Amino acid sequence: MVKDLEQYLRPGIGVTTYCPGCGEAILMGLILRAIDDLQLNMDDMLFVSGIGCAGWIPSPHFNADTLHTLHGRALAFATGAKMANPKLNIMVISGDGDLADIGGNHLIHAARRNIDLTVICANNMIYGMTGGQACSTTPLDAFTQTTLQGNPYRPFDLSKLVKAAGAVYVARYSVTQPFALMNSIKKALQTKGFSFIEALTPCPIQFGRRNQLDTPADMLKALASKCIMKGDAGGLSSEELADKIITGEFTDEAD
Ligand SMILES: Cc1ncc(C[n+]2csc(CCOP(=O)(O)OP(=O)(O)O)c2C)c(N)n1
Ligand code: SF4
Ligand SMILES: [Mg+2]
Repeated sequence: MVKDLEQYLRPGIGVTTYCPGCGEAILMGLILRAIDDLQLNMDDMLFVSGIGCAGWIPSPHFNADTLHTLHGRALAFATGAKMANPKLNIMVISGDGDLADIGGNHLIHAARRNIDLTVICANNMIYGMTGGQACSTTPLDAFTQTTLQGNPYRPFDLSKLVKAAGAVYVARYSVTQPFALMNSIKKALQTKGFSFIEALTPCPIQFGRRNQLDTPADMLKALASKCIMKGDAGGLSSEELADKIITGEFTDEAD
């Protein structure tokens, strides 16, 4: 991490616990860069996370007030904190399993109520920390610890789900699109109301190794080749889009 960003890390934190090649560590750097670019004061912020590898992004790393809560309940705690102190700038950072599976109801209802929160969901398409079980974002046919013959279920399109529930700002970018992702984090932080960013991040350890993506580099390349910007997807047929992930901001009525 570059020297300038060290000021945002809790003193004595040392090395992170992230596996080599984990996209969540890249995401952590991008969140801090966004905060640094906007010159936000961490003393005015609260970071809330649930349980999972992604929940470790703010806590213990960030030198700020953090609430490391129960699995699936980050948004419930964040909602309470916002009600108690509406001036707090609250960012929720958690995983796809935490926010969309066990916490799925909190997610759609926080969006529906348009609570003024910035939510960053690290979507690695698996339960990473607990050994690689399938979750609601796991792609069809993907191999996981609990789908040894391939996942038989369709995944949630998280961005569509949260937009339909009422979020005012929704964007999806991959850590292989770092500038776009960082700029969308900045936008979300500046938006009043419920903002949601689906950050696609590779988990080489639990997802890659079971899906013929042997190295972190293979995973990053595979993710990068799947992502297509919204503007470039318009002219493609549904067959051409079948294996793609559309990235961009989803704020228009038509999205
Ligand atoms: C009530 C409860 N149920 C289950 C667990 C076990 N558990 C901890 S983290 C986790 C999944 C986390 O997945 P995700 O949010 O996607 O984070 P990742 O590790 O992939 O970043 C599970 C099932 C728990 N801690 N508490
Ligand atoms: S298990 Fe996956 S998500 Fe968790 S730190 Fe390792 S690579 Fe990252
Ligand atoms: Mg996950």
